[in-house]
Amino acid sequence: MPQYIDTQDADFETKLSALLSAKREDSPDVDDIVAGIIADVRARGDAAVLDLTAKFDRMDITADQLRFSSAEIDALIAQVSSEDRAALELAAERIRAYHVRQMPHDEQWTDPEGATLGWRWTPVSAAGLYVPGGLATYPSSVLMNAIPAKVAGVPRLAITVPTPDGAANPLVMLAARISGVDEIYRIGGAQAIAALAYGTQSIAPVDKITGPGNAFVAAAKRRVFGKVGIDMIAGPSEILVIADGDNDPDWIAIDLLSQAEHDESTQSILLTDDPAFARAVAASVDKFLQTLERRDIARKAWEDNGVIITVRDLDEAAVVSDRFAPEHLELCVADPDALSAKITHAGAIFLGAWTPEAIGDYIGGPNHVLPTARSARFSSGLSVLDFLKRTTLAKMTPQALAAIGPAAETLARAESLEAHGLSVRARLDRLNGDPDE
Ligand code: HSO
Ligand code: ZN
Repeated sequence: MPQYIDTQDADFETKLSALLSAKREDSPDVDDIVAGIIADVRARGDAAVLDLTAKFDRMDITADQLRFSSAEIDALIAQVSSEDRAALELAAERIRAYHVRQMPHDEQWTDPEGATLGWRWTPVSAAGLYVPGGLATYPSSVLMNAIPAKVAGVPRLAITVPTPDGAANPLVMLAARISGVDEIYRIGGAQAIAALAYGTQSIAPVDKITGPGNAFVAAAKRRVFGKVGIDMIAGPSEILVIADGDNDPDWIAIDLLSQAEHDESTQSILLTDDPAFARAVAASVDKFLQTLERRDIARKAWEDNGVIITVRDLDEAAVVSDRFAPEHLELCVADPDALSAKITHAGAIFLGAWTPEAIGDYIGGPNHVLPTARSARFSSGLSVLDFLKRTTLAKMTPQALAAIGPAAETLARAESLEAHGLSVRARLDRLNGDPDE
């Protein structure tokens, strides 16, 4: 049974707090194992990666087979149906067009003192994208990670994707090719993260690693952070739908299930101002759970983590939603724009009943790598900014230095940093024509 809550309940606040602090993920502690794997890859490079790949993926390969050849990629891509190819190409085009608009602009100006100031954006030189193997291999996620990197101008983009028993996913290969990925390696797990971070004889190191993965991959990303940049560590997916009573209950029910089917830890939440509608959605969810292919996963997620909250009105729904800071927020109401303006914390907002969250997962244009576990309070989905860094610029004229330098000298004295002060003073003295200079 999903949890039923009414904001009018006497213990509403207690129930809400319990929900907000509940930890849905119980990832096994694999840190010691991961530390050993990383140390091994750092010490032995390719040899360690090959041993671990043989052990975990049952792949007996040599160092020169770590990377997919372009002939191998071509052969896999040839297996993709023209329908799948066209859909992937449309998605890529739309994701690219969206992310091009995210490119930030360089700034430069001269202030009244004569100081020219600004900043400049440049891409990281190399990025690595982890793509999970097996069940959780989503070609759409390859697009969502690789396209922003390429739009940002990253010259070298490498993918690692495990191929247990040699099985490679043709659509992943095509997504990589369409996105402009430069290198694809058939490795996974912590060893892939270590290879990307530290490099081996056959794999050059990268500066930034993104992409989802299991507990081993997440632990490895945490460990290499600092040596390289990483994206966020994603938790289980979640969706919150705010719907008024004028919706088709089936639409809302299947939207809730579209996240529930990802895995058993996902959370689906319905907020509605109409109790009868809430019951209709719950009944519809049960109906879909009879037939859905992934019904076992979806049912477990819905029963363990599903929540239905009845609210007094939509304003209250906005306030409650902000407490959750959901990864995905659907606004299925008559005036979604007005409601959207009242929302502050959400990874992605889907406005109106004609915008199911699944559109955002694949084809809308915005990124589907989004902040989970309430981190939308302080962070954002993946974007071109994740592959860029900003360098600040400052240029003084003699007049500018004369105007603002003395204050620097004063602050240097206050911090007892004499050389700092003198480096300014040496120049000011020259300007003043000091004979000692
Ligand atoms: N909803 C998932 C992303 C995804 N959905 C990939 C389908 N494929 C996490 O935001
Ligand atoms: Zn999804």
